[in-house]
Amino acid sequence: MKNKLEQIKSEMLGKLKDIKELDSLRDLEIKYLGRKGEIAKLFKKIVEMGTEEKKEFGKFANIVKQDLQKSFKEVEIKFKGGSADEDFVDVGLPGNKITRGHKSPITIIQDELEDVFTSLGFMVLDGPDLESDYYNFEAINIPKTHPARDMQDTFYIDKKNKDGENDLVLRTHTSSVQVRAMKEHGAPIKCVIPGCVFRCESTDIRHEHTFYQFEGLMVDRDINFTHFKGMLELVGKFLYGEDTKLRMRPKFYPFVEPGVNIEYTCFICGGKGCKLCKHTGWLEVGGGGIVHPKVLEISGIDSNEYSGFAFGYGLSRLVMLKYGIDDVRLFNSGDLRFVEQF
Ligand code: FA5
Repeated sequence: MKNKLEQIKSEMLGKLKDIKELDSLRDLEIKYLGRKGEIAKLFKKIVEMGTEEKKEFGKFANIVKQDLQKSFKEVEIKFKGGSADEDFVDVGLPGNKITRGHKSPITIIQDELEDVFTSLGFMVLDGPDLESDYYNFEAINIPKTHPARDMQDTFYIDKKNKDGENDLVLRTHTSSVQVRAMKEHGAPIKCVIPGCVFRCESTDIRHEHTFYQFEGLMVDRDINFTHFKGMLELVGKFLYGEDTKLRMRPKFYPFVEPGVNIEYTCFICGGKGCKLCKHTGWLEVGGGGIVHPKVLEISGIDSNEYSGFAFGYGLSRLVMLKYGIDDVRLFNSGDLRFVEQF
């Protein structure tokens, strides 16, 4: 029986060498390794053997069968243009398509604004999201008991300082980086600070608890309100078109004097009045003003020598207006039907 098996093996290996196409390989496989093939026929005879012989032959026959199956597999892989090596990667096969991500609408507009400002010589700066009460409020002229704190509902972190006060907050605005920037870089300085801010808001279509701002700060000799106005006009035209007009109305911010509300003509109706601008013709996008002398002094800058302007756009708001997005909460919704539109 063993001899017969050896004979079948060498016969089959001989024929395997001459195989020229996949179909003949299949036929050969059926003839020798198939359910009714030569080897199966031999296996059937096992029942006629004694226990010991059965055991020995079974072991031998299985090894031969596995060897033959392996030889077949190798030839088959070669026919299919591959290699018997298990690690082989066929680079010619079509790949699995990997879906590429893309920028969020907020990042798109942030990048565009950064390009505009860097082309004007501004630095792009960053600051911590978890900020000290000092930089978020006190350093920019909002002392502890000042009612101006109520303008921004704040997330205080439950961690006490040595005086028993909670002195860490989730920054409520990017103005928290103003004093940090001036302390580090001194004057003159030109910088923009995009970033995420947090407020304990009751949310609605225009108010989110987590949203983005885009701060700007310029301090130099002889900087005045006209420079500030010119800068805001430039951004408005860049974002919403050449015909965009700027309107500033007085608004109180403790860290600027005078302070203003920044508004642009509605880019949908061109100022005539429509649903988007609530028939006013104007869209409110941020706040700003001339940097308060106290903020310059606390940053180590002589307010008699230097002056400057600062502004803080609601970046999320700018993006909403740019794309006609009607609910600020969509940005954080994680809804792919929304983000995939950009
Ligand atoms: C500020 O945050 C000031 N730091 C801006 C500033 C900077 C003034 C520099 C002076 C100098 P205000 O709270 O108004 O200001 O917010 C600025 C803009 O952020 C708003 O005009 C609005 O566009 C946007 N904004 C405010 N609250 C929300 C909110 N909850 N959700 C979405 N956008 C908001």
